[in-house]
Amino acid sequence: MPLDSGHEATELDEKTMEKRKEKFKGLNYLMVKLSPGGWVMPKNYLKFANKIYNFEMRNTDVFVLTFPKCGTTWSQEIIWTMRNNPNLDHPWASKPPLARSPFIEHDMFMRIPESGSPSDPVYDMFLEMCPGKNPDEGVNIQLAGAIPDPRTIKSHLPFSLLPSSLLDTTKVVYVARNPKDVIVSYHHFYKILETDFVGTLEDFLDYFVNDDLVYCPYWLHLKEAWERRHHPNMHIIFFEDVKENVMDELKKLNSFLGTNLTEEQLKGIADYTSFEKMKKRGDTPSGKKDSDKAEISEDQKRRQEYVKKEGGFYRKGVVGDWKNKLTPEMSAKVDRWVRDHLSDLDVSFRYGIGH
Ligand code: PPS
Repeated sequence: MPLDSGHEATELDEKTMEKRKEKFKGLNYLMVKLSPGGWVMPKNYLKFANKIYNFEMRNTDVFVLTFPKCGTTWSQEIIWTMRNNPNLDHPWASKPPLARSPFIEHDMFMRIPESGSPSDPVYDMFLEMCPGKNPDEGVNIQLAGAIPDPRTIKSHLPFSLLPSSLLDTTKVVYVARNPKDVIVSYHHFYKILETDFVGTLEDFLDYFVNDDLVYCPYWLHLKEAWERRHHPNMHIIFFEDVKENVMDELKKLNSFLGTNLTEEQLKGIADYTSFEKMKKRGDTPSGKKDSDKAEISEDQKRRQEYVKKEGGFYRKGVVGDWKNKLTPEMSAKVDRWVRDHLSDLDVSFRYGIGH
């Protein structure tokens, strides 16, 4: 039966799933591909797909939409702070980003904490904001429904899987980032999570350019946003531009969001949302840590060693780190892939100095 968005889901066949297990050592979500588009999703997405597609929006909402690793958390924190905490004194500010700015489809990944397990700030917020509600119906989506105005909601879903009247009802900030830094950052993320990617960066790059990772295809994701760029409720920002001149981008957001903040307030927010300050405030957007667990497995220990060496969620936060990670061959492979896809999109990426 098609989803309310009109998409049909097909499970990845057993042979493909078996092959994936060689590289994704940890959580092996059953995966589906959605047609049209070829969107790759954990099978659990299907449980929440229609709820997300029919989510009740408010015209005061702002949706932050991105392909993963494009600067979601940074933009989310900027936007939430501009709208809710311009003087940096909001009592919720000490909660992790995903507890106050919900990640609408996160239930497809999330396991509901068992009693006695370490605290999960998003789940705690759900219990506080949604008394009596059943967590099996979705912790994050119900939390998104319960938080007061003005809401800033995160999603990595493409436009075609979100409510069809999204742009006519709410404001959307779409964040894009050059694909080479995205690949390096996404690879890192898959290594530090329970997905536990144990293949090489080149293996990962192949999965990426073959549209075989969750939320792929990258191009169609960007294309669906780019074709909506002239809609008055749509504002596109690039990670590289925010990095280069954060105040310029904050001023544009100030006018798009209608927040009317002063130069002083914007300066305060630029500083408050800097990489260093955000990293200092928390290890992850959800506030959950592996190290909270009383007993950890050998695989978790290995991942913790990796994090010590390579960094956690807040890894580098720069433009052009791909130059330290991709070999010339890998970089050329991405260049060819970009050339093949950019022809029908007039987007120009900035890859950092010396590209
Ligand atoms: S996620 O998990 O998909 O939502 O990740 P996302 O937030 O989109 O992207 C994570 C990358 O953004 C970097 N980051 C920042 N860069 C600059 N300034 C700030 N404040 C900031 N916050 C997060 C984060 O380090 C990831 O990029 P890499 O290149 O891996 O460092």
